[in-house]
Amino acid sequence: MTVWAIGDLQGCLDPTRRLLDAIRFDPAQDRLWFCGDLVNRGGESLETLRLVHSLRDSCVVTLGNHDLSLLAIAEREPDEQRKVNPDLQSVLFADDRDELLDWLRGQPLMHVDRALGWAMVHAGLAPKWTISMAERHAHEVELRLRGDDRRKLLRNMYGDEPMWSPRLAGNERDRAIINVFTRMRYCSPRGRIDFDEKGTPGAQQPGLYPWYEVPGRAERDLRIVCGHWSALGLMIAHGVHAIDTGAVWGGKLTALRLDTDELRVVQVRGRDVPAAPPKPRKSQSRRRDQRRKRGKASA
Ligand SMILES: [Mn+2]
Repeated sequence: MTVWAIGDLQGCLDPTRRLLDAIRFDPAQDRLWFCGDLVNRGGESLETLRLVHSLRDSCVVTLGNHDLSLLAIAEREPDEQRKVNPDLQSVLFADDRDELLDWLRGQPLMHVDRALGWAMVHAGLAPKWTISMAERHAHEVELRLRGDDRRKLLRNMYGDEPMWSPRLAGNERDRAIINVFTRMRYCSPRGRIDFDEKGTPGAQQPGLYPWYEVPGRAERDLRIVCGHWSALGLMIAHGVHAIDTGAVWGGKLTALRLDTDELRVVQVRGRDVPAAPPKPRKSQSRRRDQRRKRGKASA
């Protein structure tokens, strides 16, 4: 059996199809690990979500920040749902929306396959989290996402605070766990995420580290595959394989083979757009204040 991990699709249907062709994906034989952010920005989120849903018996998915946003918006009043961008609206007002969203809501924040030797998350892990601890924390949120109080969870999900601490409880605990799994890039050695830093390592503020390079981080006994950080490109270090190569920004869509020790990467052209990722703006503190006021999840 061949197992491929695939980077952030973000509603890019044609690149997804091209990549499945390029790896000669056979649903009867092969398995796919999608690292999350299936939807938003690419323009064909509904079709992309339908495609992955149609492959559900042959794939695993970990939820990304854009997937969770879609689920949160889907719980709001229809008038509110009409205010979001057309790409997400295409899913929200589709005839098969309930089937697609019920399935999406059942996907995990972390997928672990000890026999294969790999774990997958969308964005990252907190510095002190071993694989087993991370699995436990993912499971806490997954149970609530599938349960009766999912509306409360999704309503209270947005916000940058508090940073993760094992002493947290309730909504704050869920929010901190979700932020680690779906929004982490840089953090302090104690695990405070900087939500504004999105660039290439080397140019970040002093005292911040890519989550996989934090001094004193926990030992992790599995290799990790993740997405979310398009500026990083294909990055392999410290047992972490980051595979969001910016398909939605006109970069590439990446597949990484997991069932062989030899490194095998297949890439196809991303979406046809001239646009580059938005450049980080200058004033960090001003942006931080704005983000606090908005309290929004961002890419
Ligand atoms: Mn993301």
